[in-house]
Amino acid sequence: MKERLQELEQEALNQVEQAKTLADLDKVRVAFLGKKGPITEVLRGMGKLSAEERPVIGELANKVRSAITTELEQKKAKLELAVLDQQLKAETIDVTLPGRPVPVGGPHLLTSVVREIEDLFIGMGFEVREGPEVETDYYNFEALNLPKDHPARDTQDSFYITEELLLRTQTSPVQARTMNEYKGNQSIKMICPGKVYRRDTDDATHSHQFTQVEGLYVDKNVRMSDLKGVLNQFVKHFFGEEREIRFRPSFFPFTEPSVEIDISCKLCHGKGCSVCKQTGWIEILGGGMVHPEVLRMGGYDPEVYSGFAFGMGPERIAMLKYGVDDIRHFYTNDIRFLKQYHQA
Ligand code: 2NM
Repeated sequence: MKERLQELEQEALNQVEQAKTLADLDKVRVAFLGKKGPITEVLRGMGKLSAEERPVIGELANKVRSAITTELEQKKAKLELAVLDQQLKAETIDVTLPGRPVPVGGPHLLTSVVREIEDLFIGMGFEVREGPEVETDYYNFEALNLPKDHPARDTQDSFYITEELLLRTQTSPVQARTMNEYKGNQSIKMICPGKVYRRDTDDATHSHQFTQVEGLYVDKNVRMSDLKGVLNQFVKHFFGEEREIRFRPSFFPFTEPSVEIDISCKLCHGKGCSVCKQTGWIEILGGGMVHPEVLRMGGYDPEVYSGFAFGMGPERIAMLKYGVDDIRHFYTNDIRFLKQYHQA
């Protein structure tokens, strides 16, 4: 029985030595130390031994078992380390690889155009003012010389919230508010950019929500020629030195006289083409001298003060400058459209 145990030890240590994986090793453990293994069997057969032999064999069996256990544990640690090593090797990261590109956004074309307009007018001494998009009937219409029965106030054309509140249909209420704030004894030189709303059906040239930039200059001795000078600067900056402007008589309730302002067509240099509808001129702005009633309601004495005002649509400006053929491109956010106008 002694020899049998020594043989078993030798055999077990051999197999441990040869085990290449943790699974192999576990098979060895079960085979030699398991409940049905040979060592357990030897211990079970001890009852048949003599009283002298029993403690000797018992001690030897325990020694053999602990020798195998120790060997198993050492080999297990070794194999685990090898597994870890391999894993680390397999998952090595090359820190010198270039990073994945992160897509970078940029301002929307309309945002860029509005900012450029703002910068230009700031350079001519105008301040930029903003106001509420939910406006009172008074500032949106009444203060701009559009009395209650005026056709432009048709509920069919505006988004009314209550009898007294609506989404502003233009940004000029900001100017009416400014006149009231300046209390009729200071000059005003301002532009107001922002969103406006009209009950239109969207198509290539109409949107129920669009942007406007309106300008106002109130002082003593402001004249129509001042308006022409300022807008001439604007057009030459935005569309090029070679562009001319032309004033055409028109009508707005808040200005008198009122004008529509055209720029000369770049494509045909005035000869006539499809962009300018054979006229050689393209309409881009409206304006005029602030109506005396509007000045008076704003707290300015029209006998002392005069002013010019104008309004433009950045969508239209951008469409003309960049050849955009549908106003809906500004609001449908097709990334292929937006991307073309990303500037660093
Ligand atoms: C336009 C055309 C003409 C305008 C008038 C005013 C105010 F408040 F001063 F009376 N703001 N904007 C105006 C005048 C706007 O847009 C086509």
